[in-house]
Amino acid sequence: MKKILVIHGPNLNLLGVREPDIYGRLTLEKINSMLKKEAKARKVNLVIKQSNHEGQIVDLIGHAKKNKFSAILINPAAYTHTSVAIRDAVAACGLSVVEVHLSNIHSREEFRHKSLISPVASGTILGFGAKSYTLGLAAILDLI
Ligand code: CA2
Repeated sequence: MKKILVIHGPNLNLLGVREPDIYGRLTLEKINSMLKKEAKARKVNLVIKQSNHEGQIVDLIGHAKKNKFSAILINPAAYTHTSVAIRDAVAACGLSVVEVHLSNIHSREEFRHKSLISPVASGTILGFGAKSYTLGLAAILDLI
Protein backbone atom coordinates (compact mmCIF):
# COMPACT_ATOMS: atom_id res chain seq x y z
CA MET A 1 0.00 0.00 0.00
CA LYS A 2 1.35 3.47 -0.89
CA LYS A 3 2.24 5.76 2.02
CA ILE A 4 1.57 9.50 2.10
CA LEU A 5 3.10 11.85 4.66
CA VAL A 6 0.85 14.63 5.97
CA ILE A 7 2.62 17.50 7.75
CA HIS A 8 0.82 20.17 9.74
CA GLY A 9 3.01 23.16 10.58
CA PRO A 10 3.17 25.43 13.63
CA ASN A 11 0.11 26.21 15.75
CA LEU A 12 -2.24 24.07 13.70
CA ASN A 13 -2.72 22.06 16.90
CA LEU A 14 -4.78 25.08 18.07
CA LEU A 15 -7.40 24.63 15.34
CA GLY A 16 -10.98 24.69 16.53
CA VAL A 17 -9.84 26.09 19.87
CA ARG A 18 -8.95 29.68 18.86
CA GLU A 19 -9.68 32.01 15.89
CA PRO A 20 -12.66 30.01 14.53
CA ASP A 21 -13.66 32.99 12.32
CA ILE A 22 -10.51 32.55 10.24
CA TYR A 23 -9.78 28.85 10.46
CA GLY A 24 -13.18 27.28 11.19
CA ARG A 25 -14.39 25.19 14.08
CA LEU A 26 -12.92 21.85 13.13
CA THR A 27 -10.12 20.55 15.32
CA LEU A 28 -6.94 19.07 13.87
CA GLU A 29 -8.09 15.66 15.14
CA LYS A 30 -11.31 16.01 13.12
CA ILE A 31 -9.40 17.02 9.97
CA ASN A 32 -7.07 14.06 10.48
CA SER A 33 -9.96 11.65 10.84
CA MET A 34 -11.56 13.05 7.62
CA LEU A 35 -8.25 12.46 5.82
CA LYS A 36 -7.86 8.96 7.26
CA LYS A 37 -11.38 8.02 6.18
CA GLU A 38 -10.69 9.23 2.63
CA ALA A 39 -7.31 7.45 2.57
CA LYS A 40 -8.88 4.18 3.72
CA ALA A 41 -11.48 4.38 0.96
CA ARG A 42 -8.69 5.00 -1.58
CA LYS A 43 -6.49 2.28 -0.08
CA VAL A 44 -3.50 4.42 0.81
CA ASN A 45 -1.72 4.67 4.11
CA LEU A 46 -1.40 8.08 5.82
CA VAL A 47 1.21 9.06 8.38
CA ILE A 48 0.24 12.36 10.00
CA LYS A 49 2.64 14.67 11.89
CA GLN A 50 2.24 18.12 13.44
CA SER A 51 5.29 20.15 14.42
CA ASN A 52 5.96 23.65 15.68
CA HIS A 53 9.66 23.30 14.81
CA GLU A 54 11.16 24.26 11.47
CA GLY A 55 14.10 21.82 11.69
CA GLN A 56 11.81 18.93 12.56
CA ILE A 57 9.70 19.68 9.47
CA VAL A 58 12.86 19.89 7.33
CA ASP A 59 13.90 16.44 8.66
CA LEU A 60 10.47 14.91 8.01
CA ILE A 61 10.58 16.12 4.40
CA GLY A 62 14.24 15.20 3.92
CA HIS A 63 13.77 11.62 5.16
CA ALA A 64 10.46 11.02 3.40
CA LYS A 65 11.83 9.29 0.31
CA LYS A 66 14.08 6.91 2.22
CA ASN A 67 11.14 6.23 4.58
CA LYS A 68 9.22 4.97 1.52
CA PHE A 69 6.67 7.77 1.25
CA SER A 70 5.22 8.34 -2.22
CA ALA A 71 4.17 11.97 -1.70
CA ILE A 72 3.74 14.72 0.88
CA LEU A 73 0.70 16.83 1.78
CA ILE A 74 1.81 19.86 3.77
CA ASN A 75 0.34 22.92 5.40
CA PRO A 76 3.54 24.78 6.33
CA ALA A 77 1.43 27.33 8.24
CA ALA A 78 3.43 30.47 9.18
CA TYR A 79 6.64 28.91 7.76
CA THR A 80 5.00 29.23 4.34
CA HIS A 81 6.00 32.87 4.33
CA THR A 82 9.43 32.66 5.97
CA SER A 83 11.17 29.32 5.58
CA VAL A 84 13.88 29.00 2.95
CA ALA A 85 14.89 25.79 4.76
CA ILE A 86 11.50 24.14 4.19
CA ARG A 87 11.42 25.38 0.61
CA ASP A 88 14.84 23.87 -0.07
CA ALA A 89 13.79 20.57 1.57
CA VAL A 90 10.68 20.42 -0.63
CA ALA A 91 12.71 21.22 -3.75
CA ALA A 92 15.26 18.50 -2.92
CA CYS A 93 13.01 15.71 -1.63
CA GLY A 94 12.30 14.07 -4.99
CA LEU A 95 8.60 13.52 -4.25
CA SER A 96 5.34 15.18 -5.26
CA VAL A 97 4.47 17.77 -2.63
CA VAL A 98 1.04 19.40 -2.44
CA GLU A 99 0.78 22.56 -0.33
CA VAL A 100 -2.54 23.33 1.34
CA HIS A 101 -3.95 26.24 3.33
CA LEU A 102 -7.21 26.56 5.16
CA SER A 103 -7.54 30.27 4.47
CA ASN A 104 -7.10 32.25 1.28
CA ILE A 105 -3.69 33.73 2.06
CA HIS A 106 -4.10 36.25 -0.79
CA SER A 107 -7.14 37.88 0.80
CA ARG A 108 -5.37 38.36 4.15
CA GLU A 109 -2.49 40.54 5.38
CA GLU A 110 0.12 41.39 2.75
CA PHE A 111 2.86 39.41 4.53
CA ARG A 112 0.82 36.24 3.90
CA HIS A 113 0.50 36.83 0.16
CA LYS A 114 3.89 35.32 -0.64
CA SER A 115 4.48 31.59 -0.28
CA LEU A 116 8.11 30.48 -0.49
CA ILE A 117 6.82 26.93 -0.90
CA SER A 118 4.42 27.33 -3.86
CA PRO A 119 7.12 27.68 -6.57
CA VAL A 120 8.64 24.33 -5.60
CA ALA A 121 5.41 22.44 -4.77
CA SER A 122 3.57 20.29 -7.33
CA GLY A 123 0.53 22.46 -6.65
CA THR A 124 -1.25 24.49 -4.00
CA ILE A 125 -4.84 24.40 -2.75
CA LEU A 126 -6.08 27.18 -0.51
CA GLY A 127 -9.08 28.94 0.86
CA PHE A 128 -11.51 26.04 1.27
CA GLY A 129 -11.14 25.49 5.01
CA ALA A 130 -10.73 21.86 6.02
CA LYS A 131 -11.80 20.89 2.49
CA SER A 132 -8.42 22.18 1.23
CA TYR A 133 -6.90 19.11 2.87
CA THR A 134 -9.26 16.58 1.25
CA LEU A 135 -8.88 18.32 -2.11
CA GLY A 136 -5.11 18.21 -1.60
CA LEU A 137 -5.22 14.51 -0.84
CA ALA A 138 -7.33 13.92 -3.98
CA ALA A 139 -4.73 15.84 -6.02
CA ILE A 140 -1.94 13.68 -4.57
CA LEU A 141 -3.84 10.49 -5.36
CA ASP A 142 -4.09 11.66 -8.96
CA LEU A 143 -0.37 12.43 -9.05
CA ILE A 144 0.99 9.14 -7.64
O1 CA2 B 1 -4.55 29.19 6.12
C1 CA2 B 1 -3.67 28.42 6.48
O2 CA2 B 1 -3.80 27.20 6.47
C2 CA2 B 1 -2.37 28.98 7.08
O3 CA2 B 1 -1.31 28.12 6.66
C3 CA2 B 1 -2.53 28.93 8.58
C4 CA2 B 1 -1.36 29.55 9.33
C5 CA2 B 1 -1.05 30.96 8.79
O4 CA2 B 1 0.11 31.47 9.42
C6 CA2 B 1 -0.85 30.96 7.29
O5 CA2 B 1 -0.64 32.28 6.87
C7 CA2 B 1 -2.06 30.38 6.58
C8 CA2 B 1 -1.67 29.64 10.82
C9 CA2 B 1 -1.86 28.30 11.46
C10 CA2 B 1 -2.16 28.48 12.91
O6 CA2 B 1 -3.53 28.20 13.09
C11 CA2 B 1 -4.15 28.67 14.21
C12 CA2 B 1 -5.38 28.11 14.48
C13 CA2 B 1 -6.08 28.54 15.57
C14 CA2 B 1 -5.56 29.52 16.39
C15 CA2 B 1 -4.32 30.07 16.11
C16 CA2 B 1 -3.61 29.63 15.03
